[in-house]
Amino acid sequence: MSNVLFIGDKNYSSWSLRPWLVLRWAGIPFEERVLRLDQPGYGRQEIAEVKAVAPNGTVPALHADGPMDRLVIWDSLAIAEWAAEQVAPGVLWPEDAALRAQARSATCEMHSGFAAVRRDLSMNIRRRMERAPEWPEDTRRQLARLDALWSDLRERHAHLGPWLFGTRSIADAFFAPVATRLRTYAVEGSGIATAYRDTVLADADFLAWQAGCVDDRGEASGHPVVDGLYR
Ligand SMILES: N[C@@H](CCC(=O)N[C@@H](CS)C(=O)NCC(=O)O)C(=O)O
Repeated sequence: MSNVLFIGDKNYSSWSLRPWLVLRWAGIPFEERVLRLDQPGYGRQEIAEVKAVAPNGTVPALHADGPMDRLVIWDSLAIAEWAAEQVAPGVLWPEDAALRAQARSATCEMHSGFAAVRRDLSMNIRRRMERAPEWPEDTRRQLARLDALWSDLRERHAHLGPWLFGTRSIADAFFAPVATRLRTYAVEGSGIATAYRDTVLADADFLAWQAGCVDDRGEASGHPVVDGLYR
């Protein structure tokens, strides 16, 4: 038996991307199983196939190897925390306690916030818009908050490395879907935030996920707008 991570479509499932990256970054072996979400029950957490593996009816869900039985973990942050406990301190959260508390704050802000960004900039990794649309006021405010947060963390931790807290952490995995959204919707950010976005988008494990963003015909360039990477 091995760890099995149940995920949604790699092009669209922003929640799934986060723990997938965390497990890869931790070097924890797992088998991935993609479940189709375009099925009856979607949006109501009633997809039968998903409910069969996750009690709350959402992906991601991890079925982890346990000494006695399978351990089911049905939330992206819970999976990330479980992963952090499987590896040495410092691998997935900063080793320094103050940095770790801040990394958790940033991660939780993403996990429970940015609702307007999620609403208006849904993840679609293959898609490229040429120009950003006019955003509603709440979306503009949240995009500004995101830029300020990334810029502040990058300025303070630049001496430790190129990630939000210097070395790669769970916080970076939680912001990875946003990095793709900023690229998809041609959002112009500050220089420092854009450089961080590009660090995430150039990560080898992120690129491995992106390579799986194929459409129903198995083609990677599914979008008609401008797709520099896949065309
Ligand atoms: N809080 C959950 C949210 C997961 C979530 O909303 N997943 C979406 C797909 S990206 C889902 O499974 N939706 C199924 C539905 O709403 O029926 C987590 O962080 O894991």
